[in-house]
Formats: sequence, structure tokens, C-alpha cells
Amino acid sequence: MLGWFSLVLVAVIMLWLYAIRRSPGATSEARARQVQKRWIIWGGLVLPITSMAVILAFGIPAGHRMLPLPLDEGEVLRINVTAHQWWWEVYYPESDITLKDELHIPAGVPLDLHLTSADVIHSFWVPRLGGKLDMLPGRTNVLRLHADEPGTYRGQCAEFCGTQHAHMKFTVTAHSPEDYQTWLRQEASDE
Ligand SMILES: [Cu+2]
Repeated sequence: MLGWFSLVLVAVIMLWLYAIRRSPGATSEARARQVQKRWIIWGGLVLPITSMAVILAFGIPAGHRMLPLPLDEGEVLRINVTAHQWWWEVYYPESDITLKDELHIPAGVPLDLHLTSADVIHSFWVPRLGGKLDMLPGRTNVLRLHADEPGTYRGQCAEFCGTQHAHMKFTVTAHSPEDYQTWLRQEASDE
């Protein structure tokens, strides 16, 4: 996105400089109208239609993967996340594990995060895992997430929720499937 929008910015600045510097010259009215028409067709129709088509071609499948649709593989791992001012309560209904400000997930498989809030509106966001979803009091939103590789990913509340909003962080640790099972057993025996 940074690369693409830098390109757009440079192009706009160059057009702007060109518009400032070019000499008024004597163009006939017919010629001016022709140039205007060309700008409308190429800049106002062709450019936005093609760029939106390209963005949608990538965006629709990506958005589809974030929807909690039923999968052929069967049940998807479920984790409940409740936002509080200013911390995250993480609960694993299948194994009765509760965590604070951290999530542990298996890498390589999709999982469903059931997101809600205990007080004001917050937003769940792990930039490297994509997808950001609001957490609303009295309502549960489901976000499907998928970590391709084991690792640690940082998350942050993405909706201003009070004075400590900026410090409302959490970490997501994605384990290999075997490590995840080991972690589950450890946690279950600690409880
Ligand atoms: Cu917040």
C-alpha cells in the first residue's frame, strides 16, 4: 500500500506542477474540449474502474477468508475474547483456560475468535494476521483468523476506548500443532 500510494502521490504532484508551469498558450476551444473529454474517459472512468477491479479481485477472496463460514475440515477452534478497559480476557471454551492479554493459537489452521466487550467499544487488531473487527458490548462478532507460520504477533486495540487505549496491547503466540497441544496440556494442568 505504501508503494502504491507513494506512486499515486508522485503522479498527482507531477500533474500539479505541470498544470502550474505550462504556458496558457493558444488552444482552440475544440481542442480543449477534446482534451477534457480524454481526461474524463481515461482518468475518470478507465482508471478507477480498472484499479477497483484489481483491488476487488484481491480483496473479495481475502475478505471471504475472514468470514466464519463452515469448513469442510469440520469444527473450527473457538476462542472467546472479551475486551475490558483496558485489557483482554481470553477464554478457551473447549479446554476451560483463561488468559489475560495473550492468545496462544495453533499455526496453519483457521480459528474463530468470538469478540465482545464488557464495557465500551474496542477493536481487535493483529496487523500481521490481517483483519480488524469491532468489539461491541452486548454483541458478539466472529473473526476468522489464520496464522501461516509459528511466531509471535503483536495486537493492539484499534478503537479509541479511553485514557489507556494506547496501552491496550496483547500478544498472539502461534505454535506448531504439536507445540500447541503441549501448551494446552501444560495450561490445563496448571489450572
Ligand atoms: Cu482501545
